[in-house]
Amino acid sequence: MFGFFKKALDKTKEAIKSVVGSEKKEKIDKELLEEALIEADIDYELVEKILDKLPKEVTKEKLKKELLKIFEVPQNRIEINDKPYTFLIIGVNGAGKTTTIAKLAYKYKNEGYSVILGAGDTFRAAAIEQLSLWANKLNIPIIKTRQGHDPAAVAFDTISSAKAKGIDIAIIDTAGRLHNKVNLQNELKKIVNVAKKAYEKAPHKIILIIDATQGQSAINQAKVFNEIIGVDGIIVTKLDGTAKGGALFSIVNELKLPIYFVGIGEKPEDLVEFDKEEFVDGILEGLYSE
Ligand SMILES: Nc1nc2c(ncn2[C@@H]2O[C@H](COP(=O)(O)OP(=O)(O)OP(=O)(O)O)[C@@H](O)[C@H]2O)c(=O)[nH]1
Ligand SMILES: [Mg+2]
Repeated sequence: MFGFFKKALDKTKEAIKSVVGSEKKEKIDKELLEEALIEADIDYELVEKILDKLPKEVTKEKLKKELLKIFEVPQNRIEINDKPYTFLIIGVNGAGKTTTIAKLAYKYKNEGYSVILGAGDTFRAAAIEQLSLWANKLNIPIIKTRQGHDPAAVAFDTISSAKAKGIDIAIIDTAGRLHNKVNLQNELKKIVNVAKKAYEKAPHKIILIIDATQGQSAINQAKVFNEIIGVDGIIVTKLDGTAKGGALFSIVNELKLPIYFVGIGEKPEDLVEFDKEEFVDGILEGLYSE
């Protein structure tokens, strides 16, 4: 896995270098640094907050300290410490929920865990079909109903089935319609409540999927999800091929939630554990070229 994460930042580093140049440097002038950080898609206010504490000429060490501070949020890793360990995957349409579920299933299966999927996006027939295709490909069981049926029942059946069959991990998909906040809230709350009827500790992790390419609007939507249901952590998708790596700073700064993984492509193996040191080092490499 090592190095994959840094590679996901290639475009962001290019964007940074287009501002600061690609020669090696000891210090960067604050104004130039401001421009580069904004170019990497860190939002303006946060850039100001970072630079506020720094001198006119900024060394790599000083900047690193400030950048790492942003990621000082509690509990950064997922530990599979219960059975069935249950994930509820939420997020807006197209954020990458279903694809990320396939990636998580692939990862945990490779680590020797048994996995079951729950097709809880019953809103679209295509969504159930999409997750079924992944289940087939990855050769793992899936619980599904017909389109329009109750997603909470799917969650219940998935967790019950995991319990009955001694499956280690259950991952449940959801629909991401946000046009009606009250409906979404009712639906998600019901899913959580009914999941608890199948197993009182479920869901162990409610994970919000955020599309890195969506910028501030994705952060605002994430806040809504966090308000209505309470989120444990984040997976940021589509970090491949985007120069918006800096968005991760803004996401964590505004939501104060851990980033568990980052999606760097459409294939099941395109999921890497988020490592704040590696991430910050990648950004610094773009800036100081060393
Ligand atoms: N490049 C890239 N594409 C991704 C990534 N994650 C997901 N996608 C693509 O984004 C699109 C939407 O992904 P889905 O997994 O269907 O998103 P969703 O949140 O389940 O969408 P809905 O079911 O419509 O709510 C698909 O074309 C995915 O292949 C990623 O990390 N990188
Ligand atoms: Mg989906």
